[in-house]
Amino acid sequence: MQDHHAAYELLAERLTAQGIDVERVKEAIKNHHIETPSWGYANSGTRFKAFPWPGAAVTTRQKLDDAAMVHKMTGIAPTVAIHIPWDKPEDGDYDAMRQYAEEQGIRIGAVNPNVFQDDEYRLGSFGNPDPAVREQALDHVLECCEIMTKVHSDILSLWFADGTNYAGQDSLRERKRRFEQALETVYQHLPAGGRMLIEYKFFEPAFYSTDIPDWGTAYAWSLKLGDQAQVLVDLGHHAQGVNIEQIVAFLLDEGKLGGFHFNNRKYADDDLIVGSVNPYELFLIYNELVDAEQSSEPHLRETARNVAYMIDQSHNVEGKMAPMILSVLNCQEAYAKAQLVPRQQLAEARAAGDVLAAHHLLTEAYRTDVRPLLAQVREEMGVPVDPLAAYWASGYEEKIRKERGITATSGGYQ
Ligand code: PSV
Ligand code: MN
Ligand code: MN
Repeated sequence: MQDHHAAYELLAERLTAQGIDVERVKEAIKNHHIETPSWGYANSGTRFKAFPWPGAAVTTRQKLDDAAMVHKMTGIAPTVAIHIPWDKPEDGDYDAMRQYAEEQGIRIGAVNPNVFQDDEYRLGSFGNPDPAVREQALDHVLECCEIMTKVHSDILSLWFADGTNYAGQDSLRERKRRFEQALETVYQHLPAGGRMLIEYKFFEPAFYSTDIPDWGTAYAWSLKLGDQAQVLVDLGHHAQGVNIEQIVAFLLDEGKLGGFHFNNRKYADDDLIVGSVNPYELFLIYNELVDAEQSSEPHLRETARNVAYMIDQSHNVEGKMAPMILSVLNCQEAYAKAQLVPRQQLAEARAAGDVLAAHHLLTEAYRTDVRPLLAQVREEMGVPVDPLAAYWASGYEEKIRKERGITATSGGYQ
C-alpha cells in the first residue's frame, strides 16, 4: 500500500470540518473486536465436496495458532470461538487449552455445543421425540456450560439443526414445548455472568420446519428465559430480502441483541466472506449498532457494548487464513464507515421530513473511502498497515503448508 499519510490528513481535515471527532472515531475502531471461529481454520465444505486446503488446521492447537496469527495481523481479533466436541482436548484438559491460547496472545470466546453430528440426532436434539436423545443433547450442552467456566468464556452459543422434513412427521407444538423445557434447564446451569445466545435459521438441514426458524422465536424464548438469554443474528440465516438491520434495531432496543455471526451469501445460508456480496447491507447493520453505541440512552449503550461480534464462516475454495483476515477487515471497514454518519444532522433531516437529505447523509458516509483512516489506526496500533499483504509476506502460509501438509477433510456439516 502506498504511504497513506497525505490521504489520511486530507480525510481527517474533511471529517473534522463536518463536525466529526476523528480521535474519537479512531479510538472506537481500535476497540472494535471481532471473534474468529476455530472451525473456520479447518477444512470443511459443502455436502458435495470439501476441497482440502494445504496447511489447513487439524488440531485445536493449530486452530489457536491460526487465530493468534489473524490477531497479530489485524490487532482486533483477540478471541476465538470453540466448537465442542471438535475442539475437545484429548486429555480433557481445558485449562491447558486456555493457557495455550493465552500464551499465543488470544483468549477463548464463545463455546458452541454440537448436537447435530451424532447418529442419535436424526430426528433432532432438544426437539427429538425420544426423551433419551433429548437427555443426551442436554447433557452435552450442560457439559459446555462447565467448559465455559474452565476456558473463562461467558458466552454459550446455541445453534440447533432441529426440525422436520415432512408435514405430519412430528407435532410442531410438542417440539416447541420440548425445546422450551430443555432451554430452561440450560439457562439454570449457565455460569454466573454467562449468557446464552440463541441462534435462528429459517431452513437447512431440515426442509419442512425448523424448530428455531426466525428471530421472533429466538426472541420469545430469550424473553421467557430471562436477562442472560439473548438472540444471535447470523447474517446468512434469513430469507431473501429480509431487512436484517431492522431486526437488529428492534433487538437492540429490547436489550435482546446478544451477538452476530458474520458471513455473507447470495442465496442461502452463510459461509462466504462477510461483505463480499453485500457490503452496503453490512454497513446498514453496523449503522444501527453504532447508533445504539452513541445513544444518549444508557440501556442502548449497554446492550451495544455487550454485543459479541463473531465470524461464522467455513471457507471451501478460497483458503483459510487470508479469507479470515479479509473478513475481519471487512467488518472493521463497515464499522468505520458507520462511525462517520453525522448523527445530529441526520436527526435534524429526519425531523424535518427531508427524506432524501437523510438518505444522502447515510450514503455519503458509506461512500467515504476510509482506507487511509484504517491505515492510520493500524499504524497507531502497531499492527501492519496492510494486514493481508503482511500476511502473505510473513511466510506463515508456507510454514503451515510445510508443517501440516494436506489433510483429508474431517467431515461434519457446518
Ligand atoms: C450452520 O448453519 C452453522 O453455520 C450455524 O450458523 C452455526 O452457528 C454454525 O454452523 C456452527 O455450528
Ligand atoms: Mn452461525
Ligand atoms: Mn449457518
